[in-house]
Amino acid sequence: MHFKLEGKDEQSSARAGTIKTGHGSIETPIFMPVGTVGTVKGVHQRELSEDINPDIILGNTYHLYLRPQTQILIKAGGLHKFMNWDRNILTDSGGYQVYSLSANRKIKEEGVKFKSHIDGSYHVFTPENVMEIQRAIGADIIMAFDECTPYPCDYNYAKRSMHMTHRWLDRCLSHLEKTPLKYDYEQAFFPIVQGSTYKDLREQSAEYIANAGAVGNAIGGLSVGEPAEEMYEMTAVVTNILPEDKPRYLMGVGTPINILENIALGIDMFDCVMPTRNGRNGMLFTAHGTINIKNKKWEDDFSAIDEMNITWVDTAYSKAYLRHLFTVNEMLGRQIATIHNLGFYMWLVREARKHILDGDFRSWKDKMVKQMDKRL
Ligand code: PRF
Repeated sequence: MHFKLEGKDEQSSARAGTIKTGHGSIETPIFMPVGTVGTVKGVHQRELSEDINPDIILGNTYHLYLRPQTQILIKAGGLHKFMNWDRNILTDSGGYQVYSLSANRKIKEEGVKFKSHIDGSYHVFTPENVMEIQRAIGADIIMAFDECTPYPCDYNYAKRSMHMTHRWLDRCLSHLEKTPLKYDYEQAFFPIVQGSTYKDLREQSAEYIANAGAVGNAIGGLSVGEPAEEMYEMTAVVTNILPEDKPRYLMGVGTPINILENIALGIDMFDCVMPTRNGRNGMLFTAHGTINIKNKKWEDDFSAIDEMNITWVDTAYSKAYLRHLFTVNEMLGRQIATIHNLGFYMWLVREARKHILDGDFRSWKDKMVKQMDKRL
C-alpha cells in the first residue's frame, strides 16, 4: 500500500491524499460504506459502483466468520469474488462487534470467548486466528484485534485494556508474518489506538501504535456515547502523535458534522452504519439538515427528495412518494433512502477534499456544520 499526501489545509489539520492498493486508488478523505456481511444492505453492486461510486467499502470479520463462514469464502476465492466487488475492501477485526453484538463474552489475555448472536454457539477470537480469518476473507486493508472500551469507562479498566490491546497488536504482527497471503495482492495492516477518553492514555497508545511503523493507523474506542467535544479532543491528541505521512482512520464515525470536524483534525478515513441504518429507518441526510421522511408533513410534498440531485434517486422520486413507500413498508423505500444517504456521504467527503485542495476548507466546513445542524 502506498499513501501520498497531496494537499494540506492551512487553517486546520485537514489533508487530502491518495492511497494505492492492489484494487485501485482511494482518494482521501474517504467515507467507506458499511457492507457488514458481504453486501451494502439494500444496494446492488452495480448501483454501488455506478451511482454511489466509493473507492472502498467495509466488511466485518465477526459476521463473515459466522456466516457464510471462512471456508466458504476461501472456496469462493475471497470476498471480492464472492460478492462481485473489484474495488477495495477493508475488514474490521471483530474487536468491536464481539463486544457490541455477541450475547455474552469473556475477555482474557489469550482472547475473547463469545456466544454467537445468530445461534448461541460458542467461539473464540484471538489475535492469531483473527489474522488468519482476515487473510482468508482477503480484504485490501485488515485491522488489528483490539478491545473497544465502553463509555464511560473507569481509568484503571481503560489503562489495563489499552495495554492488552498493545500486547494483542504485537501478537497480530508476529502472527501475520507467519501467515502467507491467500490471494495475489497485498494486504495492508492497520493497528488501532485505544485509551478511552483519557488524554494521557490516548497519548501513550498513539505513541505505541506509531512505533509499530504500520502503513496506516486507526483510532478506536470513540463515538461510543461520549459527547462530541470529548471525541474531538481525543482525536486531536492522537492525530498530533500519529505520523503525518500515513493515513489515519477513525473507526465508526459518524454524523456528517462529526466527519467534517474530524477531517479538520487530520482524519483521512471513516466508516459508519448511519447512512445505511438510519436510511432504512426513514432518516435522510442532506446539506441543509436531516429529514424524517415518515413524518406526516411530507404526505403531499411532491418536491424532489433532494434538489441537489447528487444521485439520480434524488429527483426521480418525490418526498411524498418516498414517504408513502415507508408508510406501506415497501422495501424500495429503504433502498431509495440508502442510495440517497450514501450518495450524500460520498458527496460530503469529496467536497471536503476539493475544498482542502482549493485552500478554503475551514470556512466551507464551518458553513456546512451550521447548515447541516437542523431538522427539516
Ligand atoms: N475497534 C474496532 N472497530 C471499531 C471500533 C473500535 O474501537 C469502533 C469504535 N467506534 C468502531 N468500530 N476494531
